[in-house]
Amino acid sequence: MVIDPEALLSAARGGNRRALARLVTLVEDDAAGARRILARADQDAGTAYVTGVTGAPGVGKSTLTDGIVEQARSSGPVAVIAVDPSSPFTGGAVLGDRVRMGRHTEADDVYIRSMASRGALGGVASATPRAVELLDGLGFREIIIETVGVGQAEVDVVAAADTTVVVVTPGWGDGVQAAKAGLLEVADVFVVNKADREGAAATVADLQQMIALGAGREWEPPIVTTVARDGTGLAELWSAVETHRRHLGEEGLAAKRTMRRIEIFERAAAEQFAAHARATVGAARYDEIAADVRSRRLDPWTAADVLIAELRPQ
Ligand SMILES: Nc1nc2c(ncn2[C@@H]2O[C@H](COP(=O)(O)OP(=O)(O)OP(=O)(O)O)[C@@H](O)[C@H]2O)c(=O)[nH]1
Ligand SMILES: [Mg+2]
Repeated sequence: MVIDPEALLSAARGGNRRALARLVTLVEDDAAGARRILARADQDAGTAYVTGVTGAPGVGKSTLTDGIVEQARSSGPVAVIAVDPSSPFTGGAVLGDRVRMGRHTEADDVYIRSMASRGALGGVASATPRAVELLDGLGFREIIIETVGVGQAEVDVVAAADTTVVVVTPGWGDGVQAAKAGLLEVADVFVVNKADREGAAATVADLQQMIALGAGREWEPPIVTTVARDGTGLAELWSAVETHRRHLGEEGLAAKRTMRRIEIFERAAAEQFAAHARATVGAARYDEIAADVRSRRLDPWTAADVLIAELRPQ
């Protein structure tokens, strides 16, 4: 199929939702033509503000995101990328009652997209930044990424955001120490959601103690208490995100964007190199080398050297 990126991009810019969905799918799948689309979108990208929302399954991330969308809309068009945990462990349906953000689907200035963390080429770590780049180039001023903080790739994706919101619920204090430390590392803002339940104050105290251990850091993550289901604390949450945004300032923001851009380049270089190598030595030979790695006949590093050696003209 012939894809005219210009036509799709201008249709999407003009508010054509089907064109927009088509573009995101192409970019997510890294389909033929995706690179041309991204290269074109890149010319207009670089100004979106990216907020990441992460936390354990069912803590209320989608409900909170829905509320954040409402707050963020005043700054311009908002896009949400909800990475669905379609891992074999959760099957994508941890909870029967998980919230699908449906409230805004009819609005012109809000675009909500679910993305499977399984299936996308290169996984969520590679597909999400591509989608962010595209939506940024299409004029979405605010981009919110929701991921379940279970896998490292999912955490990495939101950690690359301008502001990372980590959501916990009462009782979190009983959790595994290492998991807690990992989330503390990436959090710019903490949310204790489901504060209508018992133990919220204890969880806040627990967080305060952990944050104090990391005292002296340039930015101390604030703790916001919310009841996402009825909207309590959502304005405070958005205000905390904006305070962090101001803290980053022009310089901090530019540094974050540069870091994301370089990461995209490095990933693209690795992926395009692998594709080039496969095409050059032939799929059969490439798979043979991969099979040697799988069977432990070759270590991965020597295998990569073997591949490079075979690319050189004999
Ligand atoms: N009691 C209470 N329930 C809440 C609150 N916020 C969300 N919930 C409920 O918790 C359940 C899960 O909410 P979601 O927003 O889907 O949580 P999630 O973190 O996005 O879930 P996954 O994406 O499946 O990991 C839903 O039944 C919500 O209605 C809250 O503040 N208090
Ligand atoms: Mg959710």
